[in-house]
Amino acid sequence: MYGNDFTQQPIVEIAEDDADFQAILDADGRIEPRDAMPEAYRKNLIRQIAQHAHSEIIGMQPEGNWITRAPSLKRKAILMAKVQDEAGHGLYLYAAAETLGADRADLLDLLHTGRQKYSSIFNYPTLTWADMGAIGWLVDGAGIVNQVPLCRCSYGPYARAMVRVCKEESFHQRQGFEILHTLSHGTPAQKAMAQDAVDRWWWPSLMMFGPPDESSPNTERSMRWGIKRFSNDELRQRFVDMTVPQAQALDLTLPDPQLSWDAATGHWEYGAIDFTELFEVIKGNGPCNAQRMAHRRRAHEEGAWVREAALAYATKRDAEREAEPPAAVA
Ligand code: BYC
Repeated sequence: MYGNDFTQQPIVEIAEDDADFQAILDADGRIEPRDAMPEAYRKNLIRQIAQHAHSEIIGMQPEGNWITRAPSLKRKAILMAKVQDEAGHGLYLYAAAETLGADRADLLDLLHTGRQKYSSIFNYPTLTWADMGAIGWLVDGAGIVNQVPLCRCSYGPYARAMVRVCKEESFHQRQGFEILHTLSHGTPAQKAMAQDAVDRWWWPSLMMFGPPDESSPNTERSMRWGIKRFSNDELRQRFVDMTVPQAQALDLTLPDPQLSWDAATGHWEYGAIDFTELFEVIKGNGPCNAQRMAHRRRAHEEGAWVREAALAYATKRDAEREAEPPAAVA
């Protein structure tokens, strides 16, 4: 474990083939802040954790869009709590990146200038209330499948942050399922609205897991370092296998005529994913990329006074503490 004084320790860089580092990984141990680590390991972690954090805070926007239009007070309260949870996830993740020596303001700058990515999924519009159900069920469902293995990530602070994130994502996934269940067992118009949302969110949810393994440049190294425990395609398959029976329970159809059970492999086979769409969205050409980024930059500028006030208060409190040190313990 580490204390809060890790920022006082220097970052110690070691060779990628360092035997002690490898021994910790081989024993499924955890690397902690300011443990000696290869520079490429540190950089790769900052890349993934920062992009994960950006996804969480941009992910607040599609659902925030429906807070004022939730169909009941109860639905509104639940949705507000969920969107706040996503902000909290962003906070844990930015804090985890900071333990690696990254500066949060720099990371946000990289997001705002388009030099770091965020998940493709949040560049799709939320057109109806049923989209809140489809996001909870499919997007958070995919998020859980991707993030549960990260609870065993070799970097301690990231792994520990994921434990809490996954608990909250499980609640999110169930609330999405429950919204869709209510709609699919409601009027024909409500059922059609639920089906339309599932039709629009299914393929983008499969794309969340990233490019296919043969075109995933980061996977091999990340798996060797125990950051990723499974490849993109392995997790995608796990998600499909988990979701098909849930769709049946919802009495909704997944928009893939090629979905079929393969008894020999024990998996659901699915049709070809249009990865050109994923790459276009990642490049910034998705339906809502420009809107999401403009909103994020505006929120950051409008929130400057909150950051300034918090900093002024912290500085004042530190000065007061220094002037009046705590009484010595007898
Ligand atoms: N969208 O070599 P690859 C959530 C990028 S949060 C955009 O396979 P890696 C939730 C990738 O970054 C959802 N970019 O990369 C939140 C890389 O570019 P760079 C986010 C994508 O890292 C709120 C390049 O493509 N989850 O669930 O080995 C509400 C090549 O890819 C995407 C996380 O961030 C994409 N879909 O694997 C509800 C989890 N896919 O960085 C839900 C943590 C790939 O080299 N992250 N790229 O410039 C991960 O598990 C991995 O980073 C990924 C990608 C599986 C996403």
